[in-house]
Amino acid sequence: MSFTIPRTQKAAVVSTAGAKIEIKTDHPVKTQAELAPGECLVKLECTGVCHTDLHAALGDWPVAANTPLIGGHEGVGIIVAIGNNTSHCPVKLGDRVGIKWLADSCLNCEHCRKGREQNCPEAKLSGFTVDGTFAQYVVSYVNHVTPIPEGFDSNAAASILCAGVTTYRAIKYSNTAAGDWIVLPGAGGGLGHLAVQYARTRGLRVIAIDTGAAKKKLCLSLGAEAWIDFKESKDIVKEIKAHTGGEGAHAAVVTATSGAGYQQAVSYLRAGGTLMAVGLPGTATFDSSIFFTVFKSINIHGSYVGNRQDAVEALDIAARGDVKCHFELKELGDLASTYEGMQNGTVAGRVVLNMKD
Ligand code: 8ID
Ligand code: ZN
Repeated sequence: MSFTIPRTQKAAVVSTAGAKIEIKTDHPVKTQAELAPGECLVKLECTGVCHTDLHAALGDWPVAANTPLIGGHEGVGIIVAIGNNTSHCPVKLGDRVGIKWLADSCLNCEHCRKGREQNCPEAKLSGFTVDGTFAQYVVSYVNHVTPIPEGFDSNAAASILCAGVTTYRAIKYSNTAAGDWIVLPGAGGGLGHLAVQYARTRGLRVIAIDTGAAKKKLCLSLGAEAWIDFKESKDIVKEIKAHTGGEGAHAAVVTATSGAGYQQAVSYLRAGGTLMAVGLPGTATFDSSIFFTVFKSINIHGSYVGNRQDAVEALDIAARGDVKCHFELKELGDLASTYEGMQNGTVAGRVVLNMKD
């Protein structure tokens, strides 16, 4: 099998943090000979747009992205070249694979050995420290690309690679069992609407928190049992306690991009409850009562994307139809307006960009 690889491609490039996105049509594509051992070239079919890409483009995090930057880390495409001298290669030319945030890790350090590959000191991050999927071709790494299950539509699979993997893992480690209550602040967004569904696959009872009619409709249609509009509610803690028979929820997975989404979590969790921190406001801190964190035996965990196994598990569940990404398909030229929509809170679910043409 061989593929014709053009010398140039269309790509969305951000020259420095905070700069406007430029759609270039003459961005170079690496040749097969230029790929290092372990690298592969993937021709993209589509890519999701995650709020992390917006943080990276704005430069509003305490860690900086490499610039000039091609963002994007929810890609699906076909492997069209593999670097010479790649040994024990788990993929082959023509395979359909996914590109996730964690592009590569050493697989040998303590963190990798313990399955926390995302904390590897040598981690390469798609669309952040290495060029990502807002281009027709992306260089990725044979050990970390994720096989896409046969028959699973690429556009539907794309956002599972970040939004899906991340929420799947956060819920997996949320110390919950079927019948437990889980609160999801940010439930109407890209991560949140998948969190509602992964929670339902585990038999959890979902209280969705977000704002606006479209997100309310989406969350309730996906199986949330209760809805709280954070802009309208006078007392979120009281409402959650009322829904949960007075005791509060067993867990919360916060995917809100603002610190406000975290503020009351310790108050609305029941004793023994678990807060999974996922949303990444760059500078916010959150206050919680030390006394009640201890007195109620509250667990607080940071949950950062997922490892290769989480990716396989999250995709498998979605490929079988138990979790569906609710997305609008757009073109690469729509990236800037998609970021605007995310900033204004008007994107319910996800935007996926078609990269085929
Ligand atoms: O590994 C990770 N931890 C990880 C992986 C991927 C993404 C973390 N993230 C981070 C992103 O960088 C971002 O900070 O998760 C956050 C959410 O990403 P997203 O789901 O892609 O963003 P979105 O689609 O804009 O959804 C965010 C939702 O939060 C709501 C908004 O209305 C929106 O629907 N929201 C906000 I802003 N404040 C809220 C509040 N106080 C709130 N919902 C409830 N309460
Ligand atoms: Zn992401």
